[in-house]
Amino acid sequence: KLIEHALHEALAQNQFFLVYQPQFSAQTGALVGCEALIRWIHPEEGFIPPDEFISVAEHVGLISAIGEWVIDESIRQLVRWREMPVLKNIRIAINLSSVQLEDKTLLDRLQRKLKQAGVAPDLLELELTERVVMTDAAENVSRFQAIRAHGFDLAVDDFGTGYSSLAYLQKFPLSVLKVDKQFVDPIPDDEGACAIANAIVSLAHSLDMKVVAEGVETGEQVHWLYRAGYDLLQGYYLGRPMKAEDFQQWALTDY
Ligand code: G
Ligand code: G
Ligand code: MN
Ligand code: NA
Repeated sequence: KLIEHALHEALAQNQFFLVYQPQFSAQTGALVGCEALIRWIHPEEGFIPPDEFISVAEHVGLISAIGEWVIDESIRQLVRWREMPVLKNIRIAINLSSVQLEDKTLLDRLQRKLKQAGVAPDLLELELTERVVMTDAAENVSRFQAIRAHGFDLAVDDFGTGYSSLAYLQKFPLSVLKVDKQFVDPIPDDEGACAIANAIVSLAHSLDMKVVAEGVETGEQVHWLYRAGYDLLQGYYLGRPMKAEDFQQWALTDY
């Protein structure tokens, strides 16, 4: 109840903000995109992690409003970055909750907002967790077709964490598999993890999907993933999630 009230206030008083974690082409090293991650700093309680408040927001019916704020803010950011040569073509991936996926008006709204902003839909990627993808799997096939028909890329987050049926991967029109950090962590020392990471790339590529390694924390991992044929890399070693201004500064200087 308390946190529900606090979430209402957070929306009304602009306490949320987005941080952006860079994604690089594993093969060329180019900065190609970023993942938008929501942050909440409560005036008294301080930082509250999304893992704590997103599920509450889902339960109390506030995730749609918060998710809509994330969409709006990401589109505003794409518009701002379009004016900056280094970030002109950068893509933003946003995390969608299952509640948003079930909302039949989502796609038309997204399309209308992007059109109004003059932003191409292929600059926005939608991420769903593997758990959400596999729940209502039969129903999701047509939902995903609609998402792709609108021109959005669709990524499966946390891939490999336990719920995928490989049969469904073939039925789903997915664009990207994001390999969970738990498979990336033991690379390159653990032979088993490397075998799985290799198998996922060939599976993804043979189904015409791109594959992202998440949670990349060492240079050795970067090298191994490059050689294994990964498409995209994301992780603290390459870049932390940053506020928009810091991201811009970083893109202009450090990167
Ligand atoms: O940002 P962090 O690394 O702490 O993310 C924790 C979890 O919160 C991740 O699983 C991420 O997908 C989720 N998350 C972050 N931002 C959003 C968001 O805007 N919407 C939803 N639904 N989940 C988010
Ligand atoms: O579940 P999802 O993939 O959406 O969330 C990604 C989460 O992982 C975010 O909370 C982000 O801050 C975190 N993250 C991103 N890169 C790294 C990394 O290299 N190491 C660790 N420990 N966490 C990471
Ligand atoms: Mn994600
Ligand atoms: Na993930």
